[in-house]
Amino acid sequence: MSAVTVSSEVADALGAGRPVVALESTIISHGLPRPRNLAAALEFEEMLRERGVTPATVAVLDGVARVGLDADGVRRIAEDELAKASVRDLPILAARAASGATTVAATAHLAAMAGVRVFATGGLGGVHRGAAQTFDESADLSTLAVTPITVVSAGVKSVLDIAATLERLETLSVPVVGYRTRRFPAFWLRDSGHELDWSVDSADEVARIMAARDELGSREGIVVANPIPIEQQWDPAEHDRVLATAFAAAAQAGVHGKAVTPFLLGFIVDASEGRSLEVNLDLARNNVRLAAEIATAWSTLRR
Ligand code: PSU
Ligand code: MN
Repeated sequence: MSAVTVSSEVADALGAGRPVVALESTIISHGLPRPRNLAAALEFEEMLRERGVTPATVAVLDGVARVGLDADGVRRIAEDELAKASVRDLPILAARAASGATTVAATAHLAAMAGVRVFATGGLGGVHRGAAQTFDESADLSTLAVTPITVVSAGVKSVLDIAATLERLETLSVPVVGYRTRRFPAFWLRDSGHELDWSVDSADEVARIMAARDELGSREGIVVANPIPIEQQWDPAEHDRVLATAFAAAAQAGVHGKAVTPFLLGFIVDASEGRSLEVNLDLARNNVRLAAEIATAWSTLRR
C-alpha cells in the first residue's frame, strides 16, 4: 500500500483548481479535550465546506498518511489514543502500519506534497523557554523553512519564548505577515508585544504574496499571523496567573520533550476552568475563516 493517500474529494478539488485548506490532527488529538475535540474537528470542516472550500484534514491512519479524512477518520483522530507525529515520525509509522496525529510540521509537509497551499491551525510550535539549555525548538519552524504552504495561525502560545521564535523564523527566512496588524499575536492574546515588519490587509494580498513567492523560487512557507478579536481574547491578568502555575506544575512533574506542549495545554484548560479552551476554539475558528478566504483568493488568482 502507498504511504500517502489523497482523498478523492481533495484530489478532485485540487485537480479542478478549487480552494482547499489543510487542517492538522494534533490539535484535535492532543490540543483539545474530549469530547469538544471531535465537535471542533467536524465544525472546522463544516465551516470550510459552507464557504465552498474543501477541507483536507491530515493524519496517519494504519500506516497511511492521509490528506483528507472520511467521517470515520475524523472520529479516530478525536477518539483514538494516537501518537503525536512530526515529520521525522512519518516513515516509522508508515513502515509499522501505525497511526499518528500530525503536528503543524507533519501536516504542512504532507499537505504541500499533495499540492495543498493553505493551512489553518491554532498556534504554531516554536522555541521553548529555556531552549538555550534544552535546545527544545519545534520542528514546525525548520519544516516551514522548506515547505511551500501558507499557514494561518494566531501566532504562538505565550508558553513559548516568542522573541526567540520570531528570531528563528527570521533566520530560516520564513515570511511572517500580520493580518491587519503589525503586532505578533500570542495565541489567547491579541498582542505579544512583538512588532512585525509587515501587515497585510486582505486575503487577496496574501494570494499575491504566494504567487510572488513561487516566481521568486522561494522554498519557504509563509506565516500569516491572525490575532483573535479583542472582545474574544483571554483576560490578560488571568492568563498571566494561570501560566505561572502551569510552568510550576510542569517543572514539578518533570515533563520534557514533546510531552511539554500537551501537558501545559491540558493544565491550562483545567486551571482556567475552561476559559482558555473557549478562547482556543474561537481563535481556531477565526483562522479557519481567514484560511478559507486566502484559499479562495489563491484559486481565483490561479484561474
Ligand atoms: N500549539 C497549540 N496547540 C497545539 C500545538 C501547538 O497552541 O496543539 C501542537 C501543534 O500540532 C504543533 C505542535 O505543531 O503542538 C508542536 O509541538 P512540538 O513543540 O513538540 O513540536
Ligand atoms: Mn520539542
